[in-house]
Amino acid sequence: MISYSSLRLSKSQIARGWCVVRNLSASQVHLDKHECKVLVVGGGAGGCAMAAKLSSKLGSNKVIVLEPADKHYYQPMFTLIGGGMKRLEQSYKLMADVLPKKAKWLREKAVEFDPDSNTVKTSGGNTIKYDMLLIATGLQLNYNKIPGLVDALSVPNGKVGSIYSPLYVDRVYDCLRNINDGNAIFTFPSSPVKCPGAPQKIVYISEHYFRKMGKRNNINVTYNTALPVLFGVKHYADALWPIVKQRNITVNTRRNLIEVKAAQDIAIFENLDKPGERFEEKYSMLHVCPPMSAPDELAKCTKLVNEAGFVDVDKSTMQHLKYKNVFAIGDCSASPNSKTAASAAAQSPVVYRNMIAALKGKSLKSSYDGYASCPLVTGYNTCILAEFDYSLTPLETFPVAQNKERYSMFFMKKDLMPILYWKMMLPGYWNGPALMRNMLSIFKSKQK
Ligand code: UQ1
Repeated sequence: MISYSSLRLSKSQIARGWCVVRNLSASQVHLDKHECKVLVVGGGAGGCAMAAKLSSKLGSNKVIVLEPADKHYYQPMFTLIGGGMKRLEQSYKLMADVLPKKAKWLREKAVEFDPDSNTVKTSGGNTIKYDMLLIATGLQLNYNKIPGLVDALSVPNGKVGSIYSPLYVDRVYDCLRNINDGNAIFTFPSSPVKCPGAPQKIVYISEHYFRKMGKRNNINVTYNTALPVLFGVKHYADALWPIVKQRNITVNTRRNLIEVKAAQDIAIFENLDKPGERFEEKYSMLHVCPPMSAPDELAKCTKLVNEAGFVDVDKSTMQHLKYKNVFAIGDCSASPNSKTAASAAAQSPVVYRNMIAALKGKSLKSSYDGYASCPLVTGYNTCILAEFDYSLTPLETFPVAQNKERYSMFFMKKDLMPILYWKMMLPGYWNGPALMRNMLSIFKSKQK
């Protein structure tokens, strides 16, 4: 279990949320030569899977992974931990045990990118020279951007929690257990986020929890989202609206959390459509999805990123638009897909084939269609499995109506996906469900 005291974190470190855990660095390898064929920056879902694929192809010690964290979290489990369905201890493995043995792991952080000289500087003062660079840093959680939030998340037995950080996720289940009446308020920020479905999954789980505990009638459940819609894909939004209505969940769109006053249990929101209009809402529990951004160290390298700070890649090939020996995978990329582990999985064979082609000086043939998937958990035994591509049209794997709440999808999310992730994705064998979708498509045509 992670506790602030055991980590000895400063306030500003706590403000960085789970990135803090990733920052406890100590060199894992001493590089004899600060050079490699491929440098992978980040050992999250995308970085780890790609390091496995690339090091298996290129051989030992050709790939360096730069990653400061000692633990690798299976983040898709965090919503279930917030609902008390899993424990935090079940969500991680040691980084040393998930990174491929054929790659060198440097347990440091990338602090400066120089794509003109093909080098990256590290927090330990190393400079690494690469032939090819894969940027897989993921996102940074900016809890500190909301005044009062970090303090609210530090109050012992407080009323504020967040499933996005291992530091704060256990608080969510504590909040669910402690609340007896009043307002349960849930937020979605005004920034790109990873797993955009998660902030509402925890709403559904909480609402179900309150019903199970017989306290639902005393609690108002409100979801305040900065987005103009409940879900970006109409096919699934049309299925979700009746659920929120039937379960008496209030949804306010274009409402953005701007301050938390923990001493008074007040959350302050702004109306994004009417500048200056503010709402003060008293809460008995508050669930916050923090604003996010590309990590500062990456965002400051303007040669590599777009205005929003994300790596400026071609959305099909995942190759950098200017630096042809630079690729990106996962949440740090500017490709306009939903940021989920499933997207990184679907990107991984494309990035792999294209990087190998680029290494050989060949043209890039593989292209990513924007596939993303979001298992929208709607309670303690149901889930809608949303799957879609860049065009925001459904791209579904199974020959069933996936816009319906199903136990089978819940079981897949809760019990099968972790196995798929640890045993298939991280070792580099899982390329997303495209193959499965093609095989199952024979049943779909029969159905019609
Ligand atoms: C998926 O590929 C993936 O990444 C490993 C997830 O994250 C854990 C998912 O939640 C889902 C649903 C997929 C897609 C897989 C199938 C079988 C539809």
